[in-house]
Amino acid sequence: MSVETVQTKPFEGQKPGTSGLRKKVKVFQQPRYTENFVQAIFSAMPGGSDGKTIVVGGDGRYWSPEVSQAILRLAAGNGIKHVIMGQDTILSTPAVSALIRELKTDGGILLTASHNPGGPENDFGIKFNTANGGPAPEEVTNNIYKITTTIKEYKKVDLPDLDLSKIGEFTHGPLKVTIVDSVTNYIKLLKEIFDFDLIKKYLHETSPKPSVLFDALNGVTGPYGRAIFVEELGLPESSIQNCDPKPDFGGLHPDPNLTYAHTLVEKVDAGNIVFGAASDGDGDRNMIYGAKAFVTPSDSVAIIADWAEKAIPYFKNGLKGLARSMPTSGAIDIVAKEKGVEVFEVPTGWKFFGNLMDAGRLSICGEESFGTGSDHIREKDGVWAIVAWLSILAKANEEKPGQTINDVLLAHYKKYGRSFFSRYDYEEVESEGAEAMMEHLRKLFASSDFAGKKLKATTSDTTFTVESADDFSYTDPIDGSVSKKQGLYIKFTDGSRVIFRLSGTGSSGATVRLYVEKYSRNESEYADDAQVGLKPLIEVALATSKLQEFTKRDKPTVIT
Ligand code: VG1
Ligand code: CO
Repeated sequence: MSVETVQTKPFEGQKPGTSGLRKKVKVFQQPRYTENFVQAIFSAMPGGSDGKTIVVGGDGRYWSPEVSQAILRLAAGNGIKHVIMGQDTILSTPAVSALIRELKTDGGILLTASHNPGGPENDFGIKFNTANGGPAPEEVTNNIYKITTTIKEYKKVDLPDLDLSKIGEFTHGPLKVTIVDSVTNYIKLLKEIFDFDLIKKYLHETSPKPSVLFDALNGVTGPYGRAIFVEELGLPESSIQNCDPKPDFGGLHPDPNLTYAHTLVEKVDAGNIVFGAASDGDGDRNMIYGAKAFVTPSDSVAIIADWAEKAIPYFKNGLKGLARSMPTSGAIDIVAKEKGVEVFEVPTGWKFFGNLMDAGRLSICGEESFGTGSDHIREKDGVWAIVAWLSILAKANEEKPGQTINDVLLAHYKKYGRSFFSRYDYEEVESEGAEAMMEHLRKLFASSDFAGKKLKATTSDTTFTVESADDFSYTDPIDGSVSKKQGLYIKFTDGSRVIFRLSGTGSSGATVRLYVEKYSRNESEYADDAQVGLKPLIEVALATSKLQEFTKRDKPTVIT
């Protein structure tokens, strides 16, 4: 079978965002659109594509089978030797990262738009990960984009469709294709990291038995959830829900937060369930929710870090370092200080953690956007975070029986203080207005009298004094690469912060994200609702940015 060279022309806008290229399915369905982007990935692969081995998998969303077949044809055209795929295209994002590392492949292609809805009218996405198992660094994604702007041809072998439902090894034209079970390798890895016996003991020998509910939101983690909760931990089927992956996620918005995972939240509240958890479409995000106890992602990573050495065998020899993305609250910084380890502040997006992990300087990190993970792989890992929390509860109950998620939270605040945190998302606003707001803020920050200014809340007398304000820029401590314009922040003299960013994962229009954070050491506030405590700060952020004027929105679409 011979390699065919197909003439093509560039498409606009094939720039990978925070986490790959995400567009409406309809956009990917244009003739040559997907092929162009996949060709750009192969052309930009560090060291070339010839003779290489890659993993291909994703969250199984609508259009994945078609794109998988196209990738096989282009892989063959570009001299790839071996493709390892998940059965029926299914592999969670963390499972792809784990496979790339375990099998020492040269990288992987992930077919997912993560937590964005799926189906013919919704989103699709393609992301490239490098040989360390992590999202390609900016140098590579910039190169991919550059290639898409001048592409003239792509190379393929005209292969028939391969049956992706059969596990095994196949010869497909010039390719070797291995189709693996979606969960086996990943579950094996988790069993090496955690003490499953400790968790089992907690779940089965505590009286009354703690109730559990895991919700996969019809995304990719369904089979992983079933393997862990039902098969490994011996819980009843009623402890999992929405666990059969669907191409359109059954119409759900597979984003594990209080808004979109509301059926989980309602069931946990109504049934007083001790441990509730959910993950997103591709399995890298998580939400931890116990009866009337919501764990913010910023607190979650800090608490996992605090308990790690004693609750999780993988960390028994200590932590190498901790990290968070810039908008994530400083709760983890305080834990790092207590433990005497380094803490890093990186731009939004998991790709920035990889270098630190590869250099042996980072063990546990997280993002406020429901992303938590560790150096066991190079992606955030929803199921890992959920099992980490089960381990914490198990350990806490071993120390003192009867402890709930809420008890763990309050104990943490008592020891370290509480960082109140919230994010307001204004989705699909007009790009022009959003850009204009960012420009307005940049100008304001540049004015000589902004630092030192007192900003007053609109409905109370609370004022905040500006300590500093800037556009976040990051110099990677390992390779010295610089990433600029990563979010506008104002730090106030009392340690509070507000941050403005434009999302890099949307598929149309712009999304403005407003993040607010306030730290408290006042014990009488620890049980408060975050929205109440943060109100003055939010008012100041809205007034200073003129967000409502610029975006023509008086309310956010989502509050987390
Ligand atoms: C969002 C989050 C970011 C996360 C990214 C990918 O990006 O804010 O923290 O890393 O999604 O997550 P943005 O640019 O829209 O703010 V996922 O679960 O899509 O892989
Ligand atoms: Co995701």
